[in-house]
Amino acid sequence: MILNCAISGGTGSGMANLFLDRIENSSRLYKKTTIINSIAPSPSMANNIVEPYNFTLGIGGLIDADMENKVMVNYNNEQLYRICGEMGIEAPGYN
Ligand SMILES: Nc1nc2c(ncn2[C@@H]2O[C@H](COP(=O)(O)OP(=O)(O)OP(=O)(O)O)[C@@H](O)[C@H]2O)c(=O)[nH]1
Ligand SMILES: [Mg+2]
Repeated sequence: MILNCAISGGTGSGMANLFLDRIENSSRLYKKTTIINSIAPSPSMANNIVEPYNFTLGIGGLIDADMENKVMVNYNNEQLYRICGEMGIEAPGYN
């Protein structure tokens, strides 16, 4: 299973934690790998001022989720923004 979540969003952090809470210890995940991709907030890309709070409060639930085989990859949006700049992409977006 792959879970992609904007963990610094209000909906993103809440839904990701609710979802993991509901499915952890599920027999459906027996011998399966769960990959969680999350995004750390960036001052250059942030949509609102509370993103660091959402991230700090939300990431713990992803770390604590009790799954058979869990892989967590957390992307740093500030670095993604910088890399886009170096590649000549002036206004990176994700829509
Ligand atoms: N690089 C990248 N960043 C993303 C992507 N989706 C969301 N983000 C970042 O994650 C943060 C939160 O995203 P939002 O879309 O505002 O999350 P949300 O859960 O809808 O937040 P609320 O509207 O507050 O409920 C923002 O700073 C975005 O820049 C994506 O696909 N790629
Ligand atoms: Mg939103």
